[in-house]
Amino acid sequence: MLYPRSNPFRQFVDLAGFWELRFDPGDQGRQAGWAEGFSGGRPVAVPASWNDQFAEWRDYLGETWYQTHFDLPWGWDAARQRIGLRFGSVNYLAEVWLNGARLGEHEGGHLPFSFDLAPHVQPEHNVLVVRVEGELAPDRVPPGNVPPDRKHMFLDQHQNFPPTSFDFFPYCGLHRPVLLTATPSEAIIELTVVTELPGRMHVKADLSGADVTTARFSLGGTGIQAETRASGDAAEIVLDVPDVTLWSPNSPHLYDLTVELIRRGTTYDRYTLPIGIREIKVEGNALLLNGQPVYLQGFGRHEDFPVTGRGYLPAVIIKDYALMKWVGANSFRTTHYPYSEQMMDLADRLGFLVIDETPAVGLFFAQEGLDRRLQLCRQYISELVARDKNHPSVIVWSLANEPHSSVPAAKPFLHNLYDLCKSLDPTRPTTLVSYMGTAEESFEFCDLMCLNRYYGWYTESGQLDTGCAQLEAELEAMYAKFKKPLILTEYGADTVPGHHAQPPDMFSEEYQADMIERYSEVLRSKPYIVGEHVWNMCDFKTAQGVRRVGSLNLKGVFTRDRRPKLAAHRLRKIWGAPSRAE
Ligand code: BDP
Repeated sequence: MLYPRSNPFRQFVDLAGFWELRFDPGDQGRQAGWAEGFSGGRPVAVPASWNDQFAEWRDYLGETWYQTHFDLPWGWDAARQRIGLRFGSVNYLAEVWLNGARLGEHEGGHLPFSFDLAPHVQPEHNVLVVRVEGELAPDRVPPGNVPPDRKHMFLDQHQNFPPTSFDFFPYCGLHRPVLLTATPSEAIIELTVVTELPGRMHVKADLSGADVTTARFSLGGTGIQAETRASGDAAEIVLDVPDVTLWSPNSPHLYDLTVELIRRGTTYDRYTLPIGIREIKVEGNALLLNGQPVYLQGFGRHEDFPVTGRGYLPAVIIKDYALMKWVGANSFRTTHYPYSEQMMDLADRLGFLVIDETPAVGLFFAQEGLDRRLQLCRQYISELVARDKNHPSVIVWSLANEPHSSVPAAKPFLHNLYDLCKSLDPTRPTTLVSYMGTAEESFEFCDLMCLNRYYGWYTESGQLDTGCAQLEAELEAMYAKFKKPLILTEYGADTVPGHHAQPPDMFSEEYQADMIERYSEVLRSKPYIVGEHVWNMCDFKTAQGVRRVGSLNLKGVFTRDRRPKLAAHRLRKIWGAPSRAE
C-alpha cells in the first residue's frame, strides 16, 4: 500500500484527464465485448464522480464503463521493471481490463487497490477499461435499498431517493488518482513504522524478490543512519533519535525516513516516508498524546463539492484545512469513509488529529447478508490499516458509524471487527460511533466512546434547555456505566444560510450558533470528555427526502461553497481559547 513515488528508482504517471464513458443500463457491454475496448464513449473527467457531470444520469448508479488509452513513458520496460496500475478509490465496484485481459476487481469505495500489469502491458496503444457499478444493496457496505422493516426506526423512517441507508449522496465513479507505476523488479513493497517515547522508531521493510541484500535506513536532517542485512523478504531495525522533536498539533514535525536497498555497493531501490514520532494512548479518563492530555475540537466532514461530487480536488482540500485552522479546529473524523491519501498526508504536515473511519456506515444486523457485510467490513479494516498505519495524525480507528446496535447480533459482529483491528494495529485506540437512541454495549470492549447526539434538534426540537439537560444526563450515565473517555463526534443543527431569528428558532443561524455553544459548555464541564466534533464542517449533498431541503444536509458551519455561517464565528471564540491540552 505504499503510495507511489517518483525518484531515480521509481516513477509514477497520473492518468487524470478526460476518459471515455458509456452508461450501460441494459447491461449490453459484457455481451458486446466492451471489456476489450469500446467506441461511442462520451468524454468524462477523471477523477470525479459521474453524477453531476451529466444531468440525465445524476441518480444512476448502475453499470458504467470507463476507458482510456496510454503509452508507457520513455524508459519504462516491462521486462526489467514491475509496471503497475493503482486506483486511489473507485465507488463502488470496479472490474478492470487491460488490452482485453481481465486484471481483477475490487469492492468498496474509498480505499486503494492495484494490479501488476505484466504480461499484458505493451509499450504503446494500451487500452484500459474499467467497469464501475454503485448499486445500493442490503448486503453491501455501506448498505442501501434496505427493506423498511430492517431499518432503524429512529431516523430512517422516511424513504429517500436514491434509497441510501446513510445521509450523503451515493456518488459513483473513479474518485481519486489512477496511477501508472514503475518500480524495480526487486523492491521495497511495504514499510511499517511504529514510534514510541522518548524517541524510538521501529521500522519494518517488506521486500519483494530480495536475495541477500543490505537495507540502509537514514533519517533526514539527523545524521542517523543504520544498515542491516536482509535476507528473504523483510528487513527490520530500531532507530533511536536523541534530542527528538515529537510530533503534535502545535509542532507537526516530520522526519524523512529513507530506506535504500543495496547490493554489491549499488543502490537499486529507495523510498522516503515522512514520519512523526509520537505516542497515543488512553489512560483513565484521558486521551494522551506524548503523555499529555489532548482535547479534540473539530468536525465531521464529507468529501463533497459541486460538480466534482466526491472526486479528488486538491484546492478544496487546502481550503478546508485553511478554514479548519481559521476556526480553531485541531481535529476531524473521516466521516463516513476513508479520505484521500493526500488529505491524510496534509493532516500529518499541518498537525491535525484524525479519527480514521472505515466505510461501515448504516450497518444493520439482520441475518440475511450478515456474513457478507462482516467480510466486507473486515476487508475494509485491513485495507485501511495497511494504508494509513504510518500517519502520525491518525490517532484513533473508528470501526463503524452508527451501527444499528439494538439487536443481539450486533455485539459479536463489532467485537470481531475490534479484534481484527487490534491485531493489525495494537498501538492506536479503537472505537465505534454510537447511534442516538441505541444503548451501545460494544463500549464494553472499545478503548474510548464516541457518541452522535442531536438533543435540541431531532428530539427536544427547538428546546435547547431541555436538550442540553438530556445530553448531560446521558453523558453522565454513559460515563458511570463504562468509565471510559468520551468524544461527542456529532452534534449540530440544519441552518439555512442567511435565515436569522431573534429569539432564535430552528434553521436560523442563531439557533445553530447557540446550540453549538451550549453543547460545548456542557462538554467542557465534564473531565471525561476528550473531544467535540461539530456536525458538519460544510453543507453537503444528500439523497432527496423530506428532511433534506434542496438535497442538502444544512448542518454545515460553512456552506457547501465554504462561506462561514454565524456558527463559524461563534466557534472561533469557543475554540480560539486555549484548548485543555495547553
Ligand atoms: C447522523 C449521521 C450523519 C447524518 C446526521 C444528520 O451520522 O451521517 O448526516 O446524523 O442527521 O445520524 O445530520
